[in-house]
Amino acid sequence: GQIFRLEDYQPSNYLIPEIALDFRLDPQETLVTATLTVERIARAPADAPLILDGDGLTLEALRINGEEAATDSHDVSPDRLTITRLPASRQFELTIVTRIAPAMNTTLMGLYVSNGVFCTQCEAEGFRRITYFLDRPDILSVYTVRMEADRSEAPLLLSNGNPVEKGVLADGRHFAVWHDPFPKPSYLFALVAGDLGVVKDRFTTASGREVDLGIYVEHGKEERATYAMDALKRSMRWDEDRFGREYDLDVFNIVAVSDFNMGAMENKGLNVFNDKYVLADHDTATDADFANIEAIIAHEYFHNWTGNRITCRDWFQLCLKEGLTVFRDHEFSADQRSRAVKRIAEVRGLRAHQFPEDQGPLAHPVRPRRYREINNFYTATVYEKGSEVVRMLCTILGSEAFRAGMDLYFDRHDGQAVTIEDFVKSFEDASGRDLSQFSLWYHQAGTPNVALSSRYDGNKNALTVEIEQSVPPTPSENRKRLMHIPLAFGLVGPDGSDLDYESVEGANVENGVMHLRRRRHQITFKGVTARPVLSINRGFSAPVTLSVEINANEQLFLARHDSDPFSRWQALNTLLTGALITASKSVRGGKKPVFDDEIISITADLAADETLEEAFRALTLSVPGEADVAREIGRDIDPDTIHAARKALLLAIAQAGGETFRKLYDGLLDNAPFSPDARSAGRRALRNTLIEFLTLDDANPAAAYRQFEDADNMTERAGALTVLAQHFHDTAEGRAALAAFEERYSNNPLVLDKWFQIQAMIPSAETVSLIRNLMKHPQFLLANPNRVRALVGTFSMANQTAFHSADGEGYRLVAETVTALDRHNPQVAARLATAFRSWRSLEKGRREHARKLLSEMARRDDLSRDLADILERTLA
Ligand code: HT7
Ligand code: ZN
Repeated sequence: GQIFRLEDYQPSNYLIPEIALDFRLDPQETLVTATLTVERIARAPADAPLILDGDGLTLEALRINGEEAATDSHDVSPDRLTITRLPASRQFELTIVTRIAPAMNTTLMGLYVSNGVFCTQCEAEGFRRITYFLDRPDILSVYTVRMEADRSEAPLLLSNGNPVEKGVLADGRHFAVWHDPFPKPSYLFALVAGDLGVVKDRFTTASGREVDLGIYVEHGKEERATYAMDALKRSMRWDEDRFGREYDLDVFNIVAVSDFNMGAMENKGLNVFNDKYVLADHDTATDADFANIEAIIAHEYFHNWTGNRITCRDWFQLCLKEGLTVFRDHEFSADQRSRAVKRIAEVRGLRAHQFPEDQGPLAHPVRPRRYREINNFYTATVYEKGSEVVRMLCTILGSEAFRAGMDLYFDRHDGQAVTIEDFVKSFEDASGRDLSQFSLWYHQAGTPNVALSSRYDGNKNALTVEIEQSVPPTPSENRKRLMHIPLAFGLVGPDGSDLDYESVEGANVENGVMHLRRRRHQITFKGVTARPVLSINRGFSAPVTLSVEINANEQLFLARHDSDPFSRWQALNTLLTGALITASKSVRGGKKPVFDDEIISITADLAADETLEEAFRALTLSVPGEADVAREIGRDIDPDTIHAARKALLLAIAQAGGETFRKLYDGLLDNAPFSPDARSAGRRALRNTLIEFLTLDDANPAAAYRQFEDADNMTERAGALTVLAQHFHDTAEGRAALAAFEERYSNNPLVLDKWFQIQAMIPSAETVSLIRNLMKHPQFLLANPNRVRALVGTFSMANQTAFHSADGEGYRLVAETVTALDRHNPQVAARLATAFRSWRSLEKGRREHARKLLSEMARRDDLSRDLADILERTLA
């Protein structure tokens, strides 16, 4: 397949300043008439052909300046329209009529039908499935969209921008016209037509613009959209307060659909959402769902400035909008909730998703230089590491200079399609700093490692820190350059407070941050009056791995006393991970795992420490997951031994917690009416963490079953069901709870997804056949991405023992699903296939099973470009 390279970027010879689209909507046969104002750029040769992108299109008619185009003036295929004979004038009009079949579109890209609603998804290259176009993000056009549809099937007709006209037509049909005054790339085009309910509200911007807000959902589900509406208004205000960014149209609409390839889409003035990230109430959504809705509503809204007003020159620049917008949504959630808890959750997510990507065959820079299929680059590296890079920029410059850089970026590039270099230049110009070494974070793949040791000389009151950075090789990048790594730190004194120092040598150190720029630094702090414990990478200031020479007592000390909550959590997490690695080695050697009493007791103590917020205590009690431990082990992994070690650790903590945990659990019961706020969610999180320990300590499912029955909210109900499924799935209580849950929620697809998901995580030898049975369940649909992700996605990513079952049957199940799905929805199939990305780090038997199945899949001659690309890179 063709490889696209960054260095091949060429500006287009033609621009399309305006486009008028006319849709005759019909599920089987929709007629699209696109009228384009085309402009040849001054320096292009007069005979330059106009090459328009298509994807599976049928051309019905082509007119140039209103005249039927001669057959020898152009060449057409489903994937391309090349016009070679064009008017001599630099500007002309092109009319293109295409015929498409939305109801047959299973890829969910372009125009498709979800639950009877017409909707579009055009990012990255879906617009070319609607009409022939210069489908690239640096072509900015003003859109006018006219839609015509059956009035009873689609009373609602929405598109980007502001509504300008609507009317009734003959034969029960009607029409609406929308106009978006802001020039935009084709990937931000959207239309929605159907019969939906709505929640309406209003927002007045800082400068007094009145904005009509609408969230459209299936009839009867309006109540469940009120939290999303609240999150939207809070996002709009926050972007004004924090970044000085106001909304710019008269309307802002959000539509929830149930078939969607990703989370949501930021189309100008008309965001389209996976309904999972809109609909919530206490009976059907967990606190995690509420938090996700808040974050994703904010994320898509924030794209209005970072993505829409200023967009990407080409798809290599995807992180320009995504990394930056993730950083913005992280900051928003941190301001709405607990900053420390939010940061820990972000880092856990980064380590679970981005680190394995960066350390495996699919590693790529935050700003990649080549791709075969852009859909495969909507990755944790582009999004989450991209956000970490922006966070480091903020750490390095300080928040004032960072804001000045953002202001300059908005001023300078509003209305443009730009690159990462343009973005970084705004910060260089605003701050007067040279960011060339820092920019390597965008260009170099791989997770840097920082090795560090320290010694204290009590006679000289001096602490000397030896540091060395290295970046491991990644695919097609063997030699790495030295990075600028900003490491926040503290010197924790004997009483737990940070010690001061008089001077420092060996590196630039400012505002509690060491700036590493060389391979090795020897940093000496002078005037340190007591022996400190070094707390390093506070707040996870840099996305690196650490190899620190620090003993267990010092680590325990940090877990008890570090003033930075992230580092406290990190210290405990490091201890627990170490204990799990040792324990899994014991299990593998046929020995019983044993745990250090101190580690067990500190975990129990922190959970009970009422000076700490409940959500933080819940996090300290969340023992590292099996995949986290596997990643740390890194090679020759046997998931069964990790599972056994982790289960033994849970039991040890449960026994140590005993009565204390029981009292704590009872004391957290709230009689107040449900509220999704962070404090209440924290209490529920702690209860949910504790219930697992209580049932393990009892060796009895009764307590979890009671919580399942008594719960008045989904967080506690699903939490209890998870514990029952994880540890007691073959007991009467486990079976009864699963059956009751299914019956209660059989009419609610989003909740039924949880039922599939919880079963997909059961660590049992029977789980593969359970999943095969669940795939025959009348409500399992390969066509619905949420359902596939809930069952097979969860199985592959969150069930270490069953997915990696030693006989290879877990791999076979996923491989078969990927192959079947690829025919309908290549994008979702390719993403599911990334579950195999760490196959080389497994022990020999499993590695061989995985290699065989991957090779078998890769040999098929009917693979989509999406899946072929993932398989080829995974096997390389
Ligand atoms: N910008 C959006 C990306 C997206 C997407 C990409 C490919 C295929 C389908 C898609 N749906 C949404 C989402 C975002 O980052 O905001
Ligand atoms: Zn985004």
